[in-house]
Amino acid sequence: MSKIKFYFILLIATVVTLNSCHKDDNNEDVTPPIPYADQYPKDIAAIEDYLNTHYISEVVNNPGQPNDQDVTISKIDNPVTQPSLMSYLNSSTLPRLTFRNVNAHDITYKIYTLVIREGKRNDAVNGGGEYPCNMDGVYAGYKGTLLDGTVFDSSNNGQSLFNLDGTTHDGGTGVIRGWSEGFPQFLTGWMSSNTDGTVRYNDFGVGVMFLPSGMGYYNNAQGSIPAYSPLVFSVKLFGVKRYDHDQDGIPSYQEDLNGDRYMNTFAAGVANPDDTDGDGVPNFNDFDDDGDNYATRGEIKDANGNYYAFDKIPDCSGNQIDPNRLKRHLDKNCIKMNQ
Ligand SMILES: [Ca+2]
Ligand SMILES: [Ca+2]
Ligand SMILES: [Ca+2]
Ligand SMILES: [Ca+2]
Repeated sequence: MSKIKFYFILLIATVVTLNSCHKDDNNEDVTPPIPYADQYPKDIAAIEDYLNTHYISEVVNNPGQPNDQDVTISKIDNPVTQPSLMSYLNSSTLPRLTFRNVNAHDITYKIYTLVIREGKRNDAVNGGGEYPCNMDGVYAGYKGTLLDGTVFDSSNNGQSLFNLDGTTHDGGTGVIRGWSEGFPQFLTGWMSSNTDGTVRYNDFGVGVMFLPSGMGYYNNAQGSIPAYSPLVFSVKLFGVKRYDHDQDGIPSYQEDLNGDRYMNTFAAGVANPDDTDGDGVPNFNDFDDDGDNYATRGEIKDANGNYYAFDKIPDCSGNQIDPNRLKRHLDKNCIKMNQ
């Protein structure tokens, strides 16, 4: 069992235990978690200090082998020859450090991601070169460390599937929120076979995610991870598994209307760019995207009952070509089922 899976199970077990303590009223002291707004400033200060004082000391180049593109980060002892991770901020070349602002827990997290290698497509047959969205599954290698360099987990097993939607299903394991925020910054590579028949991963995306504890395990200590630990994950993105969460015939990643590879459910009253009918349920989870009381899956089939290819779904007038057309399953004024 991968340790990530183990941690996830442990997290559930911990929550159940805490709840039962409250119910039992057995005078046990339960320390309430530190408010996110109090912990986050400490985490981001520690992460930015880490970015300023550490550098990439090694990237293994060993194509076809499990350790290919293993990344080691070390403390700077010679600033002349060891450029800090922070020195790559918004670089026009790789490595490139960027950050995104993520609203969660009533605060805004700054999540830094370092792209060392982007990942790329081989050809139409072998695929590759795809970004996951934050609701897809990923096949990935990883190494997790604390800011002090302690390695708490690693795997180069490309057969393990991790669900960025945070839940366990379809053979994939739910992961921490930080992974959902970080992985959409990377492209997949493509697969072939080594001469001994083992799977060979080529040109996959490689980089590092720097996660405040609220994007990781927060107050739930895990093995060698103390409570409230910011986490550093170096990652390799081998492959993507697409899901169709609302089973409307359109894969979730194609229900990301603004194309930023992130879809979330927002607080009531907050405008959501990925929610056509504004009912609070984003399209990837809404079986009737435009709220016309006709299920999406019926609106995207032709007269023979076959699904249109996604890029061929017509608008209300039947136009299948205009790139700016409003596809009919997103047009509440268009009632056209199976025609
Ligand atoms: Ca769907
Ligand atoms: Ca989006
Ligand atoms: Ca909706
Ligand atoms: Ca509809």
